[in-house]
Amino acid sequence: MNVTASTPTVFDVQRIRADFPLLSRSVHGKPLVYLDNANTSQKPASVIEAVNAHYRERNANVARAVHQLGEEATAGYEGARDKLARFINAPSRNELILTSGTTQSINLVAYSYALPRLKAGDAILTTVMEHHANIVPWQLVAARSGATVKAAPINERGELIVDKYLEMLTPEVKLACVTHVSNVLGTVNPVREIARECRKRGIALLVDGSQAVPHRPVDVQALGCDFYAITGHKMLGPTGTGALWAKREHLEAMPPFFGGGEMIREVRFSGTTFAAPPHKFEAGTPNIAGFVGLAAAIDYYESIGFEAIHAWEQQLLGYATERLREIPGLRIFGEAPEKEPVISFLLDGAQATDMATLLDLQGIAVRSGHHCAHPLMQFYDVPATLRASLAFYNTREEIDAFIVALLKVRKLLM
Ligand code: C6P
Repeated sequence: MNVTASTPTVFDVQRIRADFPLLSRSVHGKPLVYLDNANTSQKPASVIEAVNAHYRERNANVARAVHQLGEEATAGYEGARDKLARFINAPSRNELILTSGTTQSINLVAYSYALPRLKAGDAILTTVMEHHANIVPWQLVAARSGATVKAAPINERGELIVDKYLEMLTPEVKLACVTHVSNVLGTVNPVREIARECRKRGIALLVDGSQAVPHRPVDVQALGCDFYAITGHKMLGPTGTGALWAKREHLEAMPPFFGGGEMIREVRFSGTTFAAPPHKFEAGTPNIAGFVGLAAAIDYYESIGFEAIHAWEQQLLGYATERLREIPGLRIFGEAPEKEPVISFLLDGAQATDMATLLDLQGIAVRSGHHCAHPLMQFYDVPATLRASLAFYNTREEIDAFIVALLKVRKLLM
């Protein structure tokens, strides 16, 4: 997929925007231009209404009550599992653990899959471009087991050096990890190729899919990985929702991470037996309303289709990149040929946070900071960047407004 600023195809973005109530608000007296979608996406009315209707009409706990409300709540929650499984083409709904998000999903793999297997001298391979959620859990379990965490390098354009990654898949590596799409650079990593090489070496691969699922169709079977972690709130769903897809053989071998209600078969003081996956990993009352909302989010994506979404987002990415490149002294971080619509940048002589604050006063919401990717900031030798991250409900006019605001800020700070 090339990043070009071609003529826009017909995509009724105004009709789509009308589905997102928050997009019509103003901020500091200016129309909101929301370009912080990699942080969290906005929600269509159908998602908000699904959550609302759950609490108004069907609120009850799941998998416990035989009464009508309990059955309806369970159907809503389990229905979300079915939809998510289809959404990422999981071979079975029972391979999908519903979690609070990618962070919980990765920690589940760290403590339940990795820790019991790791011993001194073993290693976990990750990359320099990861979010802390795909670094710190590995450091924690490495510290407990005497294993080490290795990080595969990237180049200046923000691409993973794949040959180096594969070279680092040495026999002591017990788990390999990689983000599907970088939250800072937008780089799309060649997950299929990496998975194929991991399989040849008998090494399990975990993919952080947080920034991929909002933008592209994901097929975990075609990717060929072992674990795929996602977050619901970046893909139009409520906060506190997400999932871990894992191959059945791993889930069956993994001990539970959290203990409590709903994850057991029988509890005795002489020993407890556990439910089969996925419930073995879902102790306690889950975020039922959140998953009902996430199911509505998937319906929304499917009503538009990823082909149209991807085409529009790529046009926006190309246009925004081109406009930003016209600004003297502006440096873009992340120039891989295949990118999702995330642009990190800095202006010579200006602090990222000052710029984000001044942009906010003009109604433009972008993120500034390290984006939970310290090692990546260390690689580029910068403390922070500004990041504009786009969604399919953004428009070319919003990008124009962003550029006008940026030029004003530049003038003020120079
Ligand atoms: N990134 C951002 O970039 P949670 O908080 O569990 O929903 O997602 C964590 C996470 C994991 N991996 C990647 C690649 C991510 O981008 C994120 C979240 C946000 O603005 C917040 S740091």
